[in-house]
Amino acid sequence: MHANQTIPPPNDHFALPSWCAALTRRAPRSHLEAQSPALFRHVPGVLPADERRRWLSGIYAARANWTPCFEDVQFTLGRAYYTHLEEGREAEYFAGALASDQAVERAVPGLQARVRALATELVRAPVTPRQGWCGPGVHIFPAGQWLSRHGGDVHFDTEGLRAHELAARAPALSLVLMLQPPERDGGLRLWDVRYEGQGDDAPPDVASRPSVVVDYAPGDLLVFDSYRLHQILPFEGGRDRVSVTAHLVLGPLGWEAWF
Ligand SMILES: O=C(O)CCC(=O)C(=O)O
Ligand SMILES: [Fe+2]
Repeated sequence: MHANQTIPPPNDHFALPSWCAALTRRAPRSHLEAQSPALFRHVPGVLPADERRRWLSGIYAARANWTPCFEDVQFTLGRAYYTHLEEGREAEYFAGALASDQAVERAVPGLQARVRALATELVRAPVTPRQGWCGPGVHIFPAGQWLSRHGGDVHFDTEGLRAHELAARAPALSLVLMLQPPERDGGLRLWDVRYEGQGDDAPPDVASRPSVVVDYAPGDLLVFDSYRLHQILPFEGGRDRVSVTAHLVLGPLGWEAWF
């Protein structure tokens, strides 16, 4: 980030730092994070190396159960709502929710509970599965394929929010636990642009808006406001980009998580 690009503090009820006190009782990891605390929280080394390796081998051993998305541009272990929405397969997502959770649990026992526990620590309140939805799951972005060359969509994580939650700007968080970063690049760009009801499309002036890039190391946890514009950047090398994603929303029943 250039010195003349200052990120203003959030002007609403949602301020990430105060929610994340339990996991972030530490100095900011970088100058970048210190400058823009309301943009994201980057917590290094949340998942120990031996556990991370065990999770990765479980994920690759379950390759036959990965769900292909967008004509093999990416894969998931466990179903992701946004891919089903964009492919007109919402019914399949909900019909397959139980089987999706079972597939994740078989491949990596304890992954979903562990991610909800991390989320619980972050928000300092119980985080429960969103009933009827698929639980936290895994993204696999293959090395050398379309997304690695082009990067992901510029988007908000608003797809899974219901109309009333969107209208009320219900507090919502996205969690990414990086299991295997690519060999080079593939960070996440986060913009100083928040959802303003414009649908999933990025504002036309996005190129001129301030942004930061978070580079992941293995085992890092990134937490950001789901209404924050973001994009996975292109990457290089022979290693797939593999991460766990969970989305959270605060509703009348408390915090709920889904994928
Ligand atoms: O993997 C990441 O860094 C972000 C993933 C993401 O944007 C999403 O799952 O919606
Ligand atoms: Fe996203």
